[in-house]
Amino acid sequence: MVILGAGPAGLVLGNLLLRAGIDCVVLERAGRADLRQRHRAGFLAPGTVRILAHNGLDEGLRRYGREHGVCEFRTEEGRFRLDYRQLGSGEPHTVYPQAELVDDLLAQFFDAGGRIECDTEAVAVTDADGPTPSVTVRRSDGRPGRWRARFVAACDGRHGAGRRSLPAHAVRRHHRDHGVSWLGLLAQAPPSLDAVGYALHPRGFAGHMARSADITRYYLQCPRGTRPDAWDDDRIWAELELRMRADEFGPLRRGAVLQRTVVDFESDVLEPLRHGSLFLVGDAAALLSPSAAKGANLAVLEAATLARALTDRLVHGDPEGLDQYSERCLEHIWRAQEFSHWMIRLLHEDPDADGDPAFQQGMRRARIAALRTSAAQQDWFAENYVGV
Ligand code: RFL
Repeated sequence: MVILGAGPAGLVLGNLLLRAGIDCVVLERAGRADLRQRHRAGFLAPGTVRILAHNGLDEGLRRYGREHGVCEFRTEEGRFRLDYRQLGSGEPHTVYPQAELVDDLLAQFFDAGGRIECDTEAVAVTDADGPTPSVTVRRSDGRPGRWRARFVAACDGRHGAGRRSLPAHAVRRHHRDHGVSWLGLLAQAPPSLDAVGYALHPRGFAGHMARSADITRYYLQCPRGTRPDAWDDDRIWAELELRMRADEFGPLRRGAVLQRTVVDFESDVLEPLRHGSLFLVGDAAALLSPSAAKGANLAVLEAATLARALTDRLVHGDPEGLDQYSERCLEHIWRAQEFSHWMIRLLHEDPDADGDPAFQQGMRRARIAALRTSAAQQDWFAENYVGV
């Protein structure tokens, strides 16, 4: 088995296959040190935590992860809180940074005798519809190579070789550009509130998410085409304070901005998630905008689903799981896409909508009012917010 990519998807899959006694190698474009530097996701769904715990991959997150279960919405009409642990399925998130999770999964993979070829970029997957697909690679020193395997899992993200190698007739890509962009910030500062903060402001959205005792993630909606370094620290904090209404609801705890990333909100889904012996997993299968924090959670769920299906096929000779892999995962992916899309419309004005902006504002106010006042809407929100 060849796995492309050592992100959450590839490393969960690799760990579970090793536990089932299935031989695998992970090919990773980045160097080993770079893998530990990706500060992206932080909110793990209860289902993700259960998968990791069930497979003994949760030591770090059990020790250092923190439960989180409250969101605070701030608008021109005031603020309100939803304690989603008390709503819907009644479960919290676990806050555990993606970089730490990847670090844990790498350590466990090596402890179990796993093999990762770092600095090795997959260039193409060929013969995926035959009995022995192969992967051509280019190492960082320029040396080419080739790997053959019974199955290949593309866990190499949206720009990876897995997607590139799919023949146009085999897979359809459904795509949407939401026209919204966020400047994602990591600040060397303790959290400013004990909740995820979602602030709706005429100047655009601002968000607050705790990462650890001294690191906080903030988001600022920004115009399309904004360069990550276009705003200096002072401008960032002034804008965050304004949009989060710090005057009214309490100050933000400032600190150095360690990282700036611009995320253009795009979503896509590939269908089906299989071409012969090549399977798409995680961001390679579907891209979700980060508005609802679903991407890493789906990656773990899909990796676990594929690991079980491969074990059934390779250990017990049962092909059913592999045959159903795409359908099973797509159901979760579309649910997550729908909720992420709902969150985008809750938090931003729709840049595609034509006509009267006041009409849009009225619709958005109505969505917020429903969330503030309707118990049924709050249960629906909580269930979708923590679920994948
Ligand atoms: P990854 O993590 O991108 O890993 C892919 C790996 O493949 C390697 N690679 C290749 N290797 C070999 N050959 C090639 N040709 C290759 N091309 C690429 C890469 O170097 C990399 O190591 O994909 P994976 O495993 O599918 O995991 C997906 C998640 O990383 C992603 O969905 C999340 O980070 C999304 N996301 C969030 N998800 C959540 O569930 N909760 C969150 O709170 C959350 N916050 C976020 C996020 C994503 C963000 N950004 C940057 C888009 C916050 C942000 C700002």
